[in-house]
Amino acid sequence: MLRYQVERMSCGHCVQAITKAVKAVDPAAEVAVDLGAGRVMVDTSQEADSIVRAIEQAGYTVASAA
Ligand SMILES: [Cu+2]
Repeated sequence: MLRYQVERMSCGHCVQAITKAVKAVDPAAEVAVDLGAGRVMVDTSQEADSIVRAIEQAGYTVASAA
C-alpha cells in the first residue's frame, strides 16, 4: 500500500480526478482518498513514482510519500 500526502484536494471532483489518473496507470489499482487528511492510499503493482507522476499530471501536488 502506497500513501501520499497530496495538496489542494477539496471535494469529490478531486477524488474522482485522482482516482481516474491512478487507474489510467493501473486499472486494477485500489484507490482510497481521505480528503480531511489530504491523504491518498493506493494499492497497486505499479512503481510508486508512476503513481506520483499520474497524480501530478492530474494537477495536484504530492507533498510527500509516506
Ligand atoms: Cu475538488
